[in-house]
Amino acid sequence: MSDCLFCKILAGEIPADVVYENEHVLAFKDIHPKTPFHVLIIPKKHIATLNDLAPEDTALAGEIFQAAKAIADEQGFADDGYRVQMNCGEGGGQIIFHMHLHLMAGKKFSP
Ligand code: D5M
Repeated sequence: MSDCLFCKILAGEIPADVVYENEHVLAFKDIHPKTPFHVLIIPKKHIATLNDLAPEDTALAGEIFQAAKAIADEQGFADDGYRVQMNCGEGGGQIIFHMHLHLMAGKKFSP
């Protein structure tokens, strides 16, 4: 989508600090990190919110979680643990309407 910030990152029109990429997903550092390590994992296909995830996107959704696991492992957070979070819609705190998974690590989270 031409007016989507994350699609512009995918197109290389806006810079991003990329930490992981494969044919399905891209992951880059959050510009306003809430934890010492905070990245966003996005599908390369434009899907606005989790509400827009179609049945045919099921494998793609799995790719997002596989990427989270791979990044956590690569960055050395797998053993200590980490947090993943997805905000859906304005009420869910979503501000960028290209579905994304937050991966946060580098601190101890409370339950
Ligand atoms: O989270 C959207 C997140 O996107 C929020 O934590 C800031 C981040 N953000 C916004 N613009 C950029 C750019 N240009 N690069 C990296 N990160 C960015 P949400 O779940 O929608 O509330």
